[in-house]
Amino acid sequence: MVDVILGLQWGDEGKGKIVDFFAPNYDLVARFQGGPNAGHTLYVEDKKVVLHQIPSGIFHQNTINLIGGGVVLDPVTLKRECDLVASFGIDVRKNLYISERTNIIVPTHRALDKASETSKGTEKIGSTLKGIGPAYMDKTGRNAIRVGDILDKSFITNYIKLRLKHQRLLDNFHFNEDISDWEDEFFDAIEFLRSLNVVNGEYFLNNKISEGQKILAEGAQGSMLDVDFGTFPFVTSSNTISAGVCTGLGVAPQKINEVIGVSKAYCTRVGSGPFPTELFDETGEELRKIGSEFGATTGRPRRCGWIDLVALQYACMINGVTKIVMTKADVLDSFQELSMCTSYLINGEEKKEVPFAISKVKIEPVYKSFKGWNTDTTAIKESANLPATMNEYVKFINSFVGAPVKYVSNGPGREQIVAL
Ligand code: 2SA
Ligand code: MG
Repeated sequence: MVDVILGLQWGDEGKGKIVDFFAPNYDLVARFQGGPNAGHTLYVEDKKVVLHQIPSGIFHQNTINLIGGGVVLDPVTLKRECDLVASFGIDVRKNLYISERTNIIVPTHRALDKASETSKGTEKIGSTLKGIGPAYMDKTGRNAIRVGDILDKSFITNYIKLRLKHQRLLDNFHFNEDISDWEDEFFDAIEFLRSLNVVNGEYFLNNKISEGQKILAEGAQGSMLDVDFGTFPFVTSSNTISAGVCTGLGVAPQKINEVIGVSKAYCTRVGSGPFPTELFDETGEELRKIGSEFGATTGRPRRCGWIDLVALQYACMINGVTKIVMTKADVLDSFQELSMCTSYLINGEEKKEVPFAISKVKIEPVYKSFKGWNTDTTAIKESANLPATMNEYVKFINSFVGAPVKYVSNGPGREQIVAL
């Protein structure tokens, strides 16, 4: 069976820590979408580690990690990350596998991402500039080079063809940065990639399932950034929702068991686009400060606001969430009063649904206030010791979104998680 852990907001819900926490219960952790735009933060031997490409199960000696076909892979980032992981004594040749179907991000994808964002001016998406959009365009446009292709003699010819195609587009954008350094690094990294375990991902995984092994699919970004169901066009270019597990790994829907959704106790977003509960005042500033809300990949300050239950209910519905993990609850420890958004006022009408035109209409969030717990919760280990006010906060979420919060994370450490 396959369980899924994914983000229910706009990314940065703390999925890395949660996957790392649950990883010992699984034989294999697989990434099914996204690429180096992800930034999954873990603490290993008290050192902060940010993973972009490698699944977050890598630090567990007995866990196999698979980069699935739905991922877009930047060989340069991968190589760098493998070096980092190796510095902790982990042998990637033993427990990292990559699907032949994984699409490769080439240097011109990164250039195209930058050129496209620049051309959009104030309407830019706020892309991480890792080449994600252009790489997925080449996949759906049927031009991409996949990991299985680098083992083939035609690789160089195909690479040059693709590069020429991109060059024409870049000329249209008047993009004329020299990317030859990127290319040197890229070919180095391709050589390295050839030395890793490249497998037929769907057979690899389904065989493991048949053997009764337990699989965890690790989502990147968040449900509200899904290319189909997110706040389009301010989204990423992949299916971040549970359905993406089927297409990204070649897993049948009946094989999916638990869908564990991760949500912060409040809400953040990095990059542009609609964020109904964003706070522009001191409270927003305080959330950013206390929660250290800066992008794990780009260092950009994250936009902060109260939890949006309308969006959260939507995400639970689309994903079929069976359990919620509420992260960064401790960030709210010092607040006297908390708010949750329970509906949207759009043109004077109260709505409980995420509208199609979310990036075009003006949304005024309607809030319900809650008393803050106002205690340091970071050392609490047992649910019985959680403040009653926090239990009320959680209970309200459960009933509103129709899925239960089963864990509360109360700090960045592995041991800071309370089962309810
Ligand atoms: P892209 O790069 O084309 O996928 O960007 C499109 C939008 O998706 C957002 N996006 C993200 N949002 C939150 N976290 C992400 N990962 C990094 C992190 C981000 C960082 O974990 O902190 O470090 O800045 C992520 N990746 C993509 C992005 O902001 C665009 O709005
Ligand atoms: Mg992140």
